Amino acid sequence: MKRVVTIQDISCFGKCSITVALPIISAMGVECAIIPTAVLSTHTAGFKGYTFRDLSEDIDSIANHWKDESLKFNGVYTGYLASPTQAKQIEEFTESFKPDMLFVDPVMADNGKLYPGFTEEIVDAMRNLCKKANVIVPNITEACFILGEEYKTAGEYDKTYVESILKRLSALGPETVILTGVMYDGANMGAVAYNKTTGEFTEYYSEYLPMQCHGTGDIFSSSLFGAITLGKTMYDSLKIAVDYTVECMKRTIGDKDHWYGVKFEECIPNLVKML
Ligand code: PXL
Repeated sequence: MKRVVTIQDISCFGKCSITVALPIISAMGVECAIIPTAVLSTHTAGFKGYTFRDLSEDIDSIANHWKDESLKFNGVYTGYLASPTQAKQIEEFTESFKPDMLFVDPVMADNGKLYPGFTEEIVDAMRNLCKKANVIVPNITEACFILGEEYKTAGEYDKTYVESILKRLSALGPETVILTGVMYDGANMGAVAYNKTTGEFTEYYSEYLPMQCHGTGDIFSSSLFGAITLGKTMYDSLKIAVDYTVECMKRTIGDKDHWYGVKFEECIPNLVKML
């Protein structure tokens, strides 16, 4: 059985980060340990007055204890960080534990904007962390922040631009770059991967659903990370992650009470069938 650790926040209510990564990765048959970067009462997208406790100090103590226990991990998957300095702590963690794969979702921005509370410092930290990763999974906004260029929305870019983003990000270090939320035609959205060793591009699209739904990035990354960890091909991994995310969104469309996240739980049986 593969064993991984995911390092991201616990948003106690709101269905994102660890509260989706853990059930999804476990359902895929992969043992998932966690290191929380912060504890928030809710996520920061749409709730007001949320609590926020930075757990930076605990990261090193957890890592030290695990080292004493000689624990080993096949993969490390990182997401939302409480502060830029945590990127350095994660680098140290991976240097110490030497997993087969460091999978970095540089969670910091969407729709052309940084998430609340984040500044250029988090961009520099995420860029540095991406340099050490084997696989990175930015959306187009995050890719533009990392590359230091202006954000382009769907309709303003073409395939040449997407391929140039992927190649320039891979030149920073990661073997595989997977760009999410790619749409050329206004009807289909998906993800495009580039492997710099083989020079191969892999893409997979599904229908575009005109809804902004929080937490879908984490659902996509968790299922993608699970599939890659299980040894699926890049095409199959993208297909599993895109199809699962779209199914979760379809289940949620029209339910106004569920604006804060998607009903990923009801779709877990289908995710398991896709493996
Ligand atoms: O889903 C990304 C995410 C994770 N964690 C927290 C967030 C967000 C996005 O807003 O606020 C706390």
